[in-house]
Amino acid sequence: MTVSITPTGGPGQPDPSPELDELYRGFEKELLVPLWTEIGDLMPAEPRPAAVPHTWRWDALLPLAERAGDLVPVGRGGERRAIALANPGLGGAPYATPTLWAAIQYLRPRENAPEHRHTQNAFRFVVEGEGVWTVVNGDPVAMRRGDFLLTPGWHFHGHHNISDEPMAWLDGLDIPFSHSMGSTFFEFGPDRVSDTSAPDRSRSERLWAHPGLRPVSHTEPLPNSPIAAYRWEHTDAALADQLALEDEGHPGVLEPGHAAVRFTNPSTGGDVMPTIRAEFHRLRAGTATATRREVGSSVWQVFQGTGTARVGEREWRVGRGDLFVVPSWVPLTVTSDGELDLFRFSDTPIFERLNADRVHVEGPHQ
Ligand code: GTQ
Ligand code: FE2
Repeated sequence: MTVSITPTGGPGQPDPSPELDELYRGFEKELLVPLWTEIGDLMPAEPRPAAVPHTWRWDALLPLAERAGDLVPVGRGGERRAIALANPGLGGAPYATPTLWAAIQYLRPRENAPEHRHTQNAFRFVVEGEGVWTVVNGDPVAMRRGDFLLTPGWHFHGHHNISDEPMAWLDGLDIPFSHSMGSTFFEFGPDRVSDTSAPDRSRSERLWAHPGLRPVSHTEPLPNSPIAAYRWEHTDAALADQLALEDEGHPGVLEPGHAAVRFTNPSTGGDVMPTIRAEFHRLRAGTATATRREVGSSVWQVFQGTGTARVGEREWRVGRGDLFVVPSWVPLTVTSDGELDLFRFSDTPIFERLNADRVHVEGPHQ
């Protein structure tokens, strides 16, 4: 690896001269780079993320995942039939954003993906289908449409499909963050999920997923949410209630016509995992969100309905299963046609923890 210094010739820069050239060659030889030629790029007035706004269509992802199902086995080594969204601004890396991995994972009928654990935090979100159980530290957790499921770091996990139908879902992990920080550990578990029981509710939900009730046996704050699955019926009811309260003239919605809930760790009230925030948003028909920019990046997936997502200079019509990426500090506006439901995840907890979070909300778009 070499370094190469390019004089910028801007304000505060030295005049070109043979002596300066010689100094710069001396820097390069010693692997040194001066701040003054890099400052515009390294210290911009506002974030200038490498990631760019982009969308991936469910209609394009699903047939490719199905084809991968025909051609690519699931088992030890490759571990998962997961296909990652690669942000076009990130040089071909399998990263949706500089911190977040987003992938479609696919299991054929009766398939069983081996157990492993890693320090990366992971979740699943199910846009359609059912029949897969993910077994997290020995606890079998059903995956169904609308559910949000956690696999926090260093928890063993494997997935298996007990049904005669294939199933595809969204995986979100902090793989890029962990990779760039050099903090990744990984360990194999059993080659197959051995507990193929298929309970309706996991032990984790039975202990923790009762509204406003925590077991008195567990009063310490936990780094990860102990709830393995946030069920659609609860998310849906919370959003419907926010909009009903708005109808009745009571507070609760995030902004007019826009209900939103955040998945939380019941032991702290904070985010579900240290690096990942997850939310669900519902817009009434014909609603535009305020235009928001935020430090940190996010990935959105339409759960149901259609609308328009405007991300910076880009604008797309989006519908069920479609995904789009919002890079750091790029303004986002979402507009619904009919009622529109969206799942969202972001790396915001990282920035909040570092006191580097910022949000700017502009007036409603349009
Ligand atoms: O399901 O365990 O998309 O370990 C990437 C890495 C899924 C998983 C991914 C993983 C998994
Ligand atoms: Fe994994």
